[in-house]
Amino acid sequence: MKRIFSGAQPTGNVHLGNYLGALRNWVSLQHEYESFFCIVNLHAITTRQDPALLAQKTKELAQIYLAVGIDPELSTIFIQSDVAEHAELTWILNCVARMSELERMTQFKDKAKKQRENVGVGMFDYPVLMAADILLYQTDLVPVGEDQKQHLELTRDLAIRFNRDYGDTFRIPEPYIPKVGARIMSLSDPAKKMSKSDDDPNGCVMLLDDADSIQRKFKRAVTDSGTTIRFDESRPAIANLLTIFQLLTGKSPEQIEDHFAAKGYAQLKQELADVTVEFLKPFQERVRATTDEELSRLLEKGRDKARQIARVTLETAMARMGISGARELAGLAARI
Ligand code: AQP
Repeated sequence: MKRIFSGAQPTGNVHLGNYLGALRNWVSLQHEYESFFCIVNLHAITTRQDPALLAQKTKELAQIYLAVGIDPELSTIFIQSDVAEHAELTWILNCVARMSELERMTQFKDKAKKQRENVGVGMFDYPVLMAADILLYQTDLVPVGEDQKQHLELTRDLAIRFNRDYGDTFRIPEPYIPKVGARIMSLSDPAKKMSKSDDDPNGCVMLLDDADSIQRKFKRAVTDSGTTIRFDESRPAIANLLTIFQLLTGKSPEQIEDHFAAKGYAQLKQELADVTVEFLKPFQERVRATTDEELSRLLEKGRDKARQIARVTLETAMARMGISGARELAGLAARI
């Protein structure tokens, strides 16, 4: 069975963009692939986090994975920092990666601009940690939103370079970027992706938002000066609202355009808010229903399964580089 790996950061709250661009596809793909879904808390600390809040958000993200429909009988859910091999392989890949290629990463450039002189080394190294996450599991496919495409290309480059220099070690992963929903845009600025770190909280609908907040955010959503409701990329604000409507209702673009043919923007925003509230209601109930015992049991099981696979890949990479530990060296010497 082929493998998928993906993850989300336990920072802030999970939003509709994260769900429609990534998590939703994890749920469908888990039936076809052996699946690993990680809570990437080591990525989270590349920006400063409140420790108590980070621990709380880590648990909440595990609840969210379950509530969106990740089935722990089919998929492995685990916390990144529970598997030390992620950090170990990062160091090895750091010695393969080049400064110039990391400097080209647009996410780093955007985030560094906001932080100015306080840019951490961890933030610079974020894509290498992501490469280690993926390569440790000999991943075939990585379902992500479009914003991660460049990081995936770097992961492939590092794997190809390592395999060329030290011998075949890593499977070369392919990105899985959905045709619809790969880049959900902010409700307040359709030129920017929906993002939890957006300065304007109205641009971003969180999966745990209450009904009133959802109604308010859609009501304030930016539109344009036109009147017709059509999927038209030259009118990004309306196209974005329609894409969300399409993904939450499962209706085709033609059905949606017919439905809104004689209606105005206010009606579209109202119906979209109602659809979102209804969609999120059972999800929010499932989040509240998960118990702590259930969570720790499945995260421990996930950690053990992930570690087994990660260890084999890491030891292979170390041996190929000639940095096996004392025990392995003794074994090698005995064989010579
Ligand atoms: N707007 C989006 N549309 C589609 N997919 C998106 N993803 C993120 N934003 C969108 C995808 O969600 C997955 C998990 O991402 P993450 O936890 O790494 O979060 P992020 O990308 O850091 O999300 P934010 O909200 O944009 O965080 P900040 O503001 O901190 O940068 C990934 O697969 C991602 O592609």
